Amino acid sequence: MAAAPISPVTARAHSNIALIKYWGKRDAALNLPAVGSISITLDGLYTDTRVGFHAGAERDSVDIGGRKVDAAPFTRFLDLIRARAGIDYRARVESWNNFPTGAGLASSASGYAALALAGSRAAGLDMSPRALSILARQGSGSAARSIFGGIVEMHRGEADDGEDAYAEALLAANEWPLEVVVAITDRNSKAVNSTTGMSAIDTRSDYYDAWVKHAPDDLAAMRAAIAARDFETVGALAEMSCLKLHGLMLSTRPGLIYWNAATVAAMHAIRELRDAGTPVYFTIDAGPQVKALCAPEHTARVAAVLAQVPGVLDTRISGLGPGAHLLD
Ligand code: 2P0
Repeated sequence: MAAAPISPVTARAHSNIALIKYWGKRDAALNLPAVGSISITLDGLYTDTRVGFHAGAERDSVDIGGRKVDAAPFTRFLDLIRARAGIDYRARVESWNNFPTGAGLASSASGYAALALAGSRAAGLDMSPRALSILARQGSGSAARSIFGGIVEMHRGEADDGEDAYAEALLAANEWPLEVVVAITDRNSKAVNSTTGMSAIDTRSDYYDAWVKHAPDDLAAMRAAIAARDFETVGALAEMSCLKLHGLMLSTRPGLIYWNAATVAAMHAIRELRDAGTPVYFTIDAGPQVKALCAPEHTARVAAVLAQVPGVLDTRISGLGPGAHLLD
């Protein structure tokens, strides 16, 4: 047995929303993405996770929002940290989201990013942001992005061992003030999680090869629009990537339909706002919530319009947020 256990450590990581979407894996075991992605880290949605390693505990225990959950998937991830640190103590993990879990608000992104940082520190490791991103990716692909704040690019990588499949920041949160209005249309967990949905699409959508082939062009166009602070091009590319993703999901057999009636109504409301002169664009992930992207001066109006859409239960506003950090 190597190092003695140290005190529990608490970390906060923020959720993120992809503007150019990730979907599909080039290696399931290492969780290597088939495509790169570009995301924004959100200030308003986060996970706090406390991890302690304890001598004498027989198994890992994990609570999310005060409720005990099956620790098995987390044990696999904690094993990566234990192997690196040379310890075999079991962990006590307690995690809280300040938003609904498993409903298309990227709780796996903030959750695994917070677990990577708190767990590695609690095990006595001091990992670089890049190494944390590679670690977090093995919990959830989108979690690799939540290690960083602002606007973030995740690299697909080419190496078989995944050492070049990590995220890095393109812009810090304060370099371009953007806001997101999240329209919540369903508070329940989604029926098909992303990992399961993606494994279906690899083999079954006729569109999958085209999705992978064109991803580098979409990423390059988005990178250029971000560098130019060209909001309308960023928004148009984000909406296009969202609809392309959902076309891919819909074309699996059986098709994955993540939208409900309010999701579709909110998409139309956003396009009507845009036609009437408000620069606002939507994006939607593997769930029914709609995220509207706009400049801060338009946020109040966008939120007011979305709140009136039939079936929208609530709205949340967020600016761009920081990368994963320690709270202790
Ligand atoms: C994204 N999504 O880029 C895309 C768009 C959902 C739709 O990344 O299997 O939970 O754990 O790597 O990270 C959600 O997928 O999937 C996701 P795994 P993850 O945000």
